[in-house]
Amino acid sequence: MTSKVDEFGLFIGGKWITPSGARRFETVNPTNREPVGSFVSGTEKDARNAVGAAQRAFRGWKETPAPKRGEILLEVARRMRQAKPELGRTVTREMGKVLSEGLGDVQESIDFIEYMAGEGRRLFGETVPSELRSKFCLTVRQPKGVVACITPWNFPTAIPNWKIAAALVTGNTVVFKPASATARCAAEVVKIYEEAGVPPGVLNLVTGSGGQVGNALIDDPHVRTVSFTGGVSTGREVYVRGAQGLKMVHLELGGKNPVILLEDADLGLALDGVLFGAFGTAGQRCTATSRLIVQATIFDRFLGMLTDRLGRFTVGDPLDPKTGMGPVASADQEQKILEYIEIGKKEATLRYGGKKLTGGAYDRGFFIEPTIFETKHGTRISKEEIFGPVLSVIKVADYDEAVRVANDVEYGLSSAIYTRDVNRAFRAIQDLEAGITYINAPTIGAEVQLPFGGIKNTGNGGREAGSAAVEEFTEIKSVFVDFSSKLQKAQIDSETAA
Ligand code: UN1
Repeated sequence: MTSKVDEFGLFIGGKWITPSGARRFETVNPTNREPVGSFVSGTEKDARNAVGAAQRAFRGWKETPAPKRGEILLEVARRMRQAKPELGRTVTREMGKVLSEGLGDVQESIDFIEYMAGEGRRLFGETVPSELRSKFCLTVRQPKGVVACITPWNFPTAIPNWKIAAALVTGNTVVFKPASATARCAAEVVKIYEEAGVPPGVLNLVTGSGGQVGNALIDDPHVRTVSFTGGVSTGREVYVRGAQGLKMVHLELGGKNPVILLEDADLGLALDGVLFGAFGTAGQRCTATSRLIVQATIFDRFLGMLTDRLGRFTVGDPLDPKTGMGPVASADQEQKILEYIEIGKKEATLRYGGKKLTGGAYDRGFFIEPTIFETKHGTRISKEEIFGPVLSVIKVADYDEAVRVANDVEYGLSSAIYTRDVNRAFRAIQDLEAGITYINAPTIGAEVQLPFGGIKNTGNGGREAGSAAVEEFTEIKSVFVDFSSKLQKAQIDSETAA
């Protein structure tokens, strides 16, 4: 069978190119294994070429007034809004999340690009009083230079745009290395930036493996900042590698996000939230609800409600609006999740699902049942990130035990509590060790105008999106303007001047 699959090149210096002798790979629709696009397996040399192009474009872009850079981003957002129906479908075809979520992925991109476009008219610095007369002190923000954005497949448009739009409005130039599994989404996003008038070399795309392209970008001395979202083991490698070059390495890694459910909660509300949090995007969000920590007094009742509702939950074609959950993203994902389900069957009690779905259309794709385990805290499935539709439900006596269990994992990204007790809710905001806490809402659904990220092994202290996006991609310069026309000495003159 000769495939008629659409072919994409690398985007370097404003041109789509296919280097001579380039090898190619295809991305695959996880619903039916049909190819979605064909891409260049970039090499170390391609990565270096892209960094060169980004470096050459840097001065011109840095000197473009920030409001003008913002205007170009606004045009990107406008075009992305037009492309949303098609791009949302591409997300669903290439990654497998249901269409409403595919469209949501694109909407999150649009929201963030618009937010960052406005940042072009802010990029605030500070003014600070001087200890000396006739002297101004202030700070200005400057771009870092060439930044590398290395992104995962689970939010194939939103996460790249969180990084790219923030890096561009602040005056950096970018080399973008997307997850191979969702290279088509990446290429379609880059095309929109190109068509909106982002100058050549300002945004470059190099598809290919992390071992070749990713490492070459991290090692390149001209790359000053690496922004990476992905798994914790790769994140650790990226951090160590970047440390050699003393780079800023921004990491957004895993989660094992708890929902705490107390006996005074609105159980109907919690039911909707837990289902969406645990099985939305087939559990393949860093923010997915992977632990449900329930007070003993309502444990059996709520578990009954949960399994009852799952009985009416459909898994299938993600383009069909009636489908609750699509396939998992790839054969590798399927295998890893099924392995965890086997581990769970040995160490915990299976309460729902637990199988690969087979027969008919299921056989063409990677479908797994939504799965629930009742488990004690401390099992592997209750502590390790599975990144799939597997929920661990844990019984606790009271609020204090719930918080102890919630916090006793290596991650700290998102967290949630359902309660009607306002004091408890505020206490939880204080007690939960996580970068994000939801009250009476599930662990997913962060909005772009707030910082996003986590503590412990979820990252290395940074945040992206919201006001933090500007921090991620700028250097602060402190400026002293002395208009006294004489040599004034800080620390020395100020003491004697009194
Ligand atoms: C992720 O899974 O890495 O809060 C990002 C959410 C989305 C972003 C998730 N807005 O679930």
